[in-house]
Amino acid sequence: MAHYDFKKIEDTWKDKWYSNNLYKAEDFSDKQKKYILVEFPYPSGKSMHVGHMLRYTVPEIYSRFLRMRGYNVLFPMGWDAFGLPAENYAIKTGEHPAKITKELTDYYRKSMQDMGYGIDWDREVNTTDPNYYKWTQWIFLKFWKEGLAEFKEEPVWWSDQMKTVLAEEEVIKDENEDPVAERDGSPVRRRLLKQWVLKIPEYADKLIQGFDNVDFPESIKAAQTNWIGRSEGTVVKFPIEGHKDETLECFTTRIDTIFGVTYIAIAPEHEKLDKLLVNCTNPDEVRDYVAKVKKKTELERQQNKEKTGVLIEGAYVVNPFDTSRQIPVYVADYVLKDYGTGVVMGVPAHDERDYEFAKKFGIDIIPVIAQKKGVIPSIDDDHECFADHGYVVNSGEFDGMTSEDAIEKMTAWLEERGLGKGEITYKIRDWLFTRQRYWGEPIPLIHRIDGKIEPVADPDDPQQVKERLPLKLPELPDYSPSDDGDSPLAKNTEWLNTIADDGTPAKRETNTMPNWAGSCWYYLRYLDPNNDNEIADIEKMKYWLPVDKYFGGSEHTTLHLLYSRFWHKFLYDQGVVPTPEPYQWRLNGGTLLGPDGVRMSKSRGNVVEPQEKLQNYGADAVRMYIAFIGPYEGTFPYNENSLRACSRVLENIYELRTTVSDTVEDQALEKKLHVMIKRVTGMAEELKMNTIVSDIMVFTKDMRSAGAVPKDVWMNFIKVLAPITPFLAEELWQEVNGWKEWEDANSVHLQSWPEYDPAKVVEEQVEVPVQINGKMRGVVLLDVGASEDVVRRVIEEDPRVAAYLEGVEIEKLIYVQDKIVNILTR
Ligand code: ANZ
Repeated sequence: MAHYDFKKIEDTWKDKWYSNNLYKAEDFSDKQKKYILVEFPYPSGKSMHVGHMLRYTVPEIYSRFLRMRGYNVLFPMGWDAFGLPAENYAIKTGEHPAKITKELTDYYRKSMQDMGYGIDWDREVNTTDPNYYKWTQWIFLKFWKEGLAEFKEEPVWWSDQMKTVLAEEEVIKDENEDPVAERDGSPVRRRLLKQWVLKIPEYADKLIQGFDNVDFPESIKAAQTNWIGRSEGTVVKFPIEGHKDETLECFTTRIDTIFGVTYIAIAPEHEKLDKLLVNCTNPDEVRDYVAKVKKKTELERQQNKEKTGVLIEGAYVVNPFDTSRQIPVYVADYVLKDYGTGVVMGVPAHDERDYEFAKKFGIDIIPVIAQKKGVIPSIDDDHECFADHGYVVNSGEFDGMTSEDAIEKMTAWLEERGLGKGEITYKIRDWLFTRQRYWGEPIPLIHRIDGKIEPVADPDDPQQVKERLPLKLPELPDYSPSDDGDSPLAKNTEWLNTIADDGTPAKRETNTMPNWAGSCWYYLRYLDPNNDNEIADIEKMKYWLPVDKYFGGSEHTTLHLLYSRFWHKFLYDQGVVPTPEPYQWRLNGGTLLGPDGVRMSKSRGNVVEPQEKLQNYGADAVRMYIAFIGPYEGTFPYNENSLRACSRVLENIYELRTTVSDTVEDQALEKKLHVMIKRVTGMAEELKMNTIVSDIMVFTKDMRSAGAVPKDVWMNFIKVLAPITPFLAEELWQEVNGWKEWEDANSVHLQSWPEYDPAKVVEEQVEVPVQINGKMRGVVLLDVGASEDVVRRVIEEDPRVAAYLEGVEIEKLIYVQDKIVNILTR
């Protein structure tokens, strides 16, 4: 008998599916649309790595399921191909990064086809294709025209290793809590450079409000909301003594604590510092302190375990609510220059950081918020500060009010007198948008000799857009970056020097965009990848948007996912896209660990090579294994045994085809089939691919015990199999139908999903949990009222549970009928 030759099966069907693009998505079809999207890869080697397979396989199975359910499914793919790895390789080898990129994308496309992914290849996009980045540049010009792209001199993060600046979002802390680049772990430092920024803070409110209408996990909403860091508070002016009409402005979220202010602290970089030093008796000490702080990074300052600062002797401000008291002023590095107003009103009785600071500098602590109405708290060494809302005390006419009330009344009080106002502030900073590297989109602006900046094309003039964009990357003698912050593009002087619209000489902007730019809008380009006149046809966008399901990685929550929502919202305001949000639903995928349960890494030698697994077991087994591992968002160790088990199941299924019969009937088996179809349909809708695989395994066993399989049962089973193991399903489908010639329409993947017969699925089976030595180890599906013998058999055959019983002896098995199985082992 012919054995299961997965290689031959795969080669046969791959060709047929992809030569005619079987998985085409149809614009404007009458069928209901489903746009299923996975974050496109950065191609970096000869094949997708295992992480990609883990992230792509479940969404791909889901898209197949939806297609068979009768939806018009779009499951596209493309390449996020600008960035450092290709460029570094180019520097090393002297080859053009475009050539390397082409090779890598070819490898990736092939490895996705090897996995049998049902992708609409007519819609492939590549962010490094000039016809693609033409529109990335166009969007940038729209930002610029609207005043949302600005050229600013700022202290920025600089990586000496990569010789480029990085955005706040690209800097993380290493194990020593030092700031490092998220990309390669190299140290970063602050440096003053003139850079392009995109003003994402202007979209802060819209980005938060947008969450009301999308289905994102709460954790993702919370992470983005925290990153945006919206704070409602009050800005209050403290008059500076001896300086007529001069004030220090503080941003506070707790104006209700103002009667407890015993000092003011200002950021070392604050522009009013010089004024405060005029009448001060220790200016040198203050200047020394400031110089020392400037050497620290912002992160170091925030983490500062021990508060540091210096008193500006002789400088005082006045509390607007209680002018009888003089308030001393300190310079302190826990006050950040860029948050709020860069000045903090110190309330040691009710703020942790202020409390620490006051303790260190011997500053008064005056409680003004009581936990219980009227009970004035005492604060001493044993009583730490009370930071919650409560009832106001020691605060004149405001005594007895709740914090909330006092915040409202005190803010109004200040507003009436012109001494303050309610204000909203954000933690999110402008997005630093330039990199000093070669392999990125050129920024399409020129610097004129008179200092003015001019766009390469007016984005609202179709003629100019057509004639002048894309601004292509120039050829260079070499691609290496420089240490001085100059971009390599400056090396091509012919490209660099240009002429402004009025005929005067000008120089091109030589910075390039960050590798996040192209991915901000790629999901739009899939809808109309060859459009020469606009980013995508509006009618196509109306049909397909928003993306129905977006799968990706948690590492992108405050990077790509936030950036692309920002671009989309901007494009929406510009009337370019028809929906306020790009993605309706989002799920972050988990991670596959090495067989040792530790994150895969080359240095540890625990990396699983997908190509090797495909060679040994075939794509279907690998797909089934990935689906079987567990829920999409989970993190699991790689387990070869489990992959092997999947491969055996496929061999068994393949063998079953010889037992298929036109003539037999088997009502019991048919019943089981319908129950299985019902369960699997529900599970697929909920993306529970792992339990689908269990059901397929159980039903395979049922068919084997039946001896002969009725043909219609077999045909329905093949359809259920199709999304998970598309190659084997196609082989079996073509064979059972006796087709010799290939026709697209006959493919099992274009068939309808089987319907179950409600009459055949009345509850005859129950899910019974299995405990082993007191721990839940799995759930088995049993016939209602099954005997203990049957229970034993089912447990032995269940791959999950059986794994726990390997090599041990069952001492006792207690079966509470239809409820639970308890096993004790020796
Ligand atoms: C007085 C006060 C009393 C405060 C109190 C808090 C509690 P969020 O909620 O994160 O926005 N703050 C303001 N500007 C700052 C800066 N540039 N650097 C460091 N801290 C700054 O935090 C707002 C609070 O952070 C503000 O409210 C201010 O301290 C501090 F019982 O003002 B508060």
